[in-house]
Amino acid sequence: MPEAPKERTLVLVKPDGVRRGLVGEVVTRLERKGLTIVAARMVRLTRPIAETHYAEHRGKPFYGELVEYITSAPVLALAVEGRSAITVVRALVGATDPAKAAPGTLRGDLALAMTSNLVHASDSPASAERELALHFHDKDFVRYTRTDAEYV
Ligand code: FUP
Repeated sequence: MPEAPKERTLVLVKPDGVRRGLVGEVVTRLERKGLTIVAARMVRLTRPIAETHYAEHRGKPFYGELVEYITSAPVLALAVEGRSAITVVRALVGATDPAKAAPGTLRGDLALAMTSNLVHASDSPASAERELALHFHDKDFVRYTRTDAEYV
């Protein structure tokens, strides 16, 4: 069977992950899966960027709290690349509500509250393209080959 194509996706370690010292844990799980980090930036999101990032949720009851929270402290923005990276990262992250997320997933193992659910990951190729362009410039992306590339 042919290999699934390489994809790129956006991951944000959210303010709770940064303030709880869980950045390393999130990065470790992505790396151990065999994914390649091709851009990284520690940044406090501005309100306009946060509102654009969560534009699909504008008007929902939790939108205000969501924007307040995501701008409350820095996030680590990561561009992550690998075979089927968008689906694979979503599976590693787990269900939106950490109380329902499966054990073994990042949210299932490390979070409990709905708003502060540790990580964001793009949910489709269209979202990934939009979100990567929102958080990174073309020049931010690097190229290299993992030494274990033949296995992952
Ligand atoms: P996800 O793609 O898993 O991050 O989930 P969504 O895009 O549906 O939601 C984005 C964020 O809004 C979630 F991470 C948490 C928050 N949220 C709520 O606070 N309440 C809800 O009912 C749904 C989402």
